Amino acid sequence: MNEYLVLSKEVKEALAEGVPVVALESTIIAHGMPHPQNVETALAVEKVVRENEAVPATIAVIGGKIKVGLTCEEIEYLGEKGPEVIKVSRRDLPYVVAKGLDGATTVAATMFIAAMSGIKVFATGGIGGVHRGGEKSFDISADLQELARTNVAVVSAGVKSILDIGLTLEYLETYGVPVIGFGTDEFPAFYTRKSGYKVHITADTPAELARIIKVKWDLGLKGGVVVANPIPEEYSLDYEEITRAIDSAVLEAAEKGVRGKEVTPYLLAKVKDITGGKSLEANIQLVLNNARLAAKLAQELSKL
Ligand code: PSU
Ligand code: MN
Repeated sequence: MNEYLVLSKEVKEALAEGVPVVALESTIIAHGMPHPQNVETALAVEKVVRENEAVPATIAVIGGKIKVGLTCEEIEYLGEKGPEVIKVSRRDLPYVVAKGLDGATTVAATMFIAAMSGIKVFATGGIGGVHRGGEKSFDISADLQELARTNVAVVSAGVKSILDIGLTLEYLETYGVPVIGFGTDEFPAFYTRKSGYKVHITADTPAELARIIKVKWDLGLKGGVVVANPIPEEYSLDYEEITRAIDSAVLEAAEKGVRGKEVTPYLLAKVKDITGGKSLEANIQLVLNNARLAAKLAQELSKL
């Protein structure tokens, strides 16, 4: 494995000593946010993880090496190159490594690499899911299959309504992925705390979350867990406004015939433009909030 995988010294030592580690993805840096907010956010997220006594491990492919624990310079490099960096999900990983290229890892690829490295907790903004019209287009993020098979707990603020939230939850149910609302019985919709869909489990403390996750894996139930952590009230956006922005972005993407891996980044950028950057501020705040919870969860898991 060492031929491909490079853990930073800090991450390697933390894992050897049982210090909690939180994995972080890089598609959000290169494709999810504009420069320079992407770099500022990635560094702020790492800081929040440290403040909560865990070690951050931002994951990406740099020059064909799968790196776990990027340096600040590497984060800046990815952030500056932005969409030029290949978006790497599970299927893209062999190619990017074989060719010695750079790659920004999605939730799916980051989960896979985290598990390979021995990291159990991962913080992000939102996971991918079943796109609207997915029953026809088959546009279903590889993140969902990864959650079905890879043992990593993913803390997110739910999924955006650029996706079909109902179908996404059905898919997760079919594949046996627990969806745990943190302090809520409603699945959050990223920018808003409400989506109109319930979660089937609620946990109110990081310790309670950790216990459920530990039991899952002790029982040999393979796969991940979605921890759905609602955006803090003070940063959440107006439901009507964000719904309008998303609806018009989805319509435009369909008209332009945007397909495949371009769909998610296209919609994210469009929604940001329509809301005049308000969605970006909410996005930044919810990622920080997720990093905080992930660090606490990693702490609790390390005690069990
Ligand atoms: N949702 C967001 N921001 C993001 C993504 C999703 O709100 O940056 C990124 C994540 O990296 C996620 C990926 O894993 O998009 C999903 O892409 P796709 O739908 O092509 O699988
Ligand atoms: Mn897709």
